[in-house]
Amino acid sequence: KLPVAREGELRRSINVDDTLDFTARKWVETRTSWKAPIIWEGMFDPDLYDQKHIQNQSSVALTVFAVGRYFAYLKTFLTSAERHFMLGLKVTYYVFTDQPEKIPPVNLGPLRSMKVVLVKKYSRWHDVSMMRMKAISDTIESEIRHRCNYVFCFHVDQQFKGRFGSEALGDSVALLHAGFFKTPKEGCTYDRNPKSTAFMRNGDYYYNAAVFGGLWENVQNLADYCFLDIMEDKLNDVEAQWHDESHLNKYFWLHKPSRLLSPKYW
Ligand code: 2GW
Repeated sequence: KLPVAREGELRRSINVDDTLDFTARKWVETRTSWKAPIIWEGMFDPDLYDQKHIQNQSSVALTVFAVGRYFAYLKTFLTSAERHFMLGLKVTYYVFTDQPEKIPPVNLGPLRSMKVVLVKKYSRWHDVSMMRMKAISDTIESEIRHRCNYVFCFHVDQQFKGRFGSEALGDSVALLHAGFFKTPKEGCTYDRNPKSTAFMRNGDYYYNAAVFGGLWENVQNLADYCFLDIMEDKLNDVEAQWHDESHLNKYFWLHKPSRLLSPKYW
């Protein structure tokens, strides 16, 4: 039994009903007002995307944090990523952990490798999310930018249950939060505290911090932005309501993502 009750399912969300399914031929939004595509299952040919990215030799870094008790999720996460994440492309897992000696053996396919980055354990979420953004940016600078074009950042307490492939690659990629997809903007949990740097009244969509990605330079920009804002809030003794997710939503409001993943990707 895993130590925390809630676990995400990438590509088989139990929170999203079938009226949101593109394949069910019900109405869904497939393009934002700034003309970014919203990717739904069934609206693309996976082979065409794969061929293009294989030809371009696209390479992807996946970052995941497994610190303290969250370490227990790591094996399931990695094993499922090997089955479903960016198959056919060069993938490097960057596992950030305080327990490098306990990394479970996972059979990695060809073109796939893993790097372990040692991080400190913080008990408060605020410090965890701040450290996470800083560590992502630092590792992009020291390692990722020299090896990979794209970076995808995931929470560890999820498992892949279906294809999460090259159709998800884009310059700047955000995941629509399954819990707020049908919620009017006023009901979304943007940070409404004017004292926080994450303050915003209403955004375009409400994005989920469990998955974000893009070209390394854009992900580094996002991570730096969130880190600096979280730090500024900390100096002012303010905490955004949903921590890094609030800052991520502010970032994507100011810097529109070029590609959105439907809630079905969670
Ligand atoms: C530490 C303190 C409180 C909660 C989590 C952690 C923690 C997170 C940890 O001890 N070790 C760790 O590796 N993590 C990593 O951060 C891990 O990858 C995990 O999946 C990820 C996010 O934590 P998690 O799964 O508890 O996030 P959520 O989605 O349940 O909620 C958090 O994140 C939201 C936005 O991303 C909100 O900020 C919310 O307030 C958070 O609790």
